[in-house]
Amino acid sequence: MGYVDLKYKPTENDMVCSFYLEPEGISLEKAAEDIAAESSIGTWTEVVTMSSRIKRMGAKVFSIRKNIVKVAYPQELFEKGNIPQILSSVAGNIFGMKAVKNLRLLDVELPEELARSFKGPEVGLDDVRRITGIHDRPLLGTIYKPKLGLSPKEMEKEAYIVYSNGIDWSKDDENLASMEFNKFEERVVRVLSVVDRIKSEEGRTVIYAPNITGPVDRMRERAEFVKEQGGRCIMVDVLTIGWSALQYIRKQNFGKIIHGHRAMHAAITRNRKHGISMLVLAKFARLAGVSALHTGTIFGKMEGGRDDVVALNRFLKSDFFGMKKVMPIASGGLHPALIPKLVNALGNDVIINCGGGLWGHPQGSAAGARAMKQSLDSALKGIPLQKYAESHEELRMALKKWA
Ligand code: CAP
Ligand code: MG
Repeated sequence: MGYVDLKYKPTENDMVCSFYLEPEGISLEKAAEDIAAESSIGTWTEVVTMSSRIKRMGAKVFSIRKNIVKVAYPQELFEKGNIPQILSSVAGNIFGMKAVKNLRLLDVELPEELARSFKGPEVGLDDVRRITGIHDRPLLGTIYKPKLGLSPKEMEKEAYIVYSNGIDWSKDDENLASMEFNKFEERVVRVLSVVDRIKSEEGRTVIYAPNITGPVDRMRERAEFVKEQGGRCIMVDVLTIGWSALQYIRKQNFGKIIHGHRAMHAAITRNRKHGISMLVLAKFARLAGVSALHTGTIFGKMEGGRDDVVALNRFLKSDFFGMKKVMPIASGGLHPALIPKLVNALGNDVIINCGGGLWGHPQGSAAGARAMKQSLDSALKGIPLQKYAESHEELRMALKKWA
């Protein structure tokens, strides 16, 4: 049955997916037909129960240019408000088909009706700026390091040091949950007491992002605990908790910033020929309702070049069915020597996270925080970093170690 119609023009009723496709042993057109079938209504052979009514629901390959294949799916194939089902269709079986040597889902363009069936962020980029009172510069963030092992008491002590030396936002590491050496509840109480202390001592509203990642019932309990303790933010590892859990947490309308970490993304986003682009994951994360999302650093330790990161951040801040904007987070291998060029590349709408780049400072964590702040100040004032370091000792020491 025909799943290829190169004259077809997608309508506003269609969801359009763009794929990079390399066929295996068959023509590109045949492979395109096979993925359109398998990702919509078909299977490997004709079936007696197929009817003209059902055939009309089939996906249509409407463009094949080099290895880029575009497929239009009538939105009746998808359940409104259901990310798992959409991905099970267009990002499911097709990656494993023998007809495919390589397949990467590059982009998903949702029809308005389907897109608006999702909540989007309850708390977005503009709210983050309103809550923190930081309107015209990047936010300075950090991740407590070592990534596992610190006690709640040690984190409390470090929290006061880093916040009182210029950090705006701190987070648990992606693999910290609630372990014998660091129980979630004690950690939250202790670090939030520092947030309150900074508020009373300096008038600054700083953010702590406790990682609630876990089974969905435990995540709900933890989010409620953070709310009871007056926390303003919760952190989840978007991919390891799963799309259903992310939608569930958003649906609770906790009124909190949802800090979206993307641990595990590179298992499916990194191969340029096979898997799913980070843009697709970012689209679904925004539909699901994260407030802030890790999108890469260009210059740090993780893969993700300038074009990718700029495009991701542009999407997160773009007009997307009237949904709130999402704050990009740059994290991974960053340190003070990289902050000015990061700001130059990404602008002000970004949370700049340094973990090792703070706690690795030769003079300790207070100096590490100050060096980050001084580096950002040099960028905002347009003063060359090396020159600014001449009169800022902590920055000078950081550049000496890492520049
Ligand atoms: C960074 C980090 C971040 C990853 C995230 C880590 O620590 O906390 O989770 O970099 O990467 O555990 O490595 P450092 P991405 O600052 O010490 O590198 O944002 O690309 O998902
Ligand atoms: Mg981490």
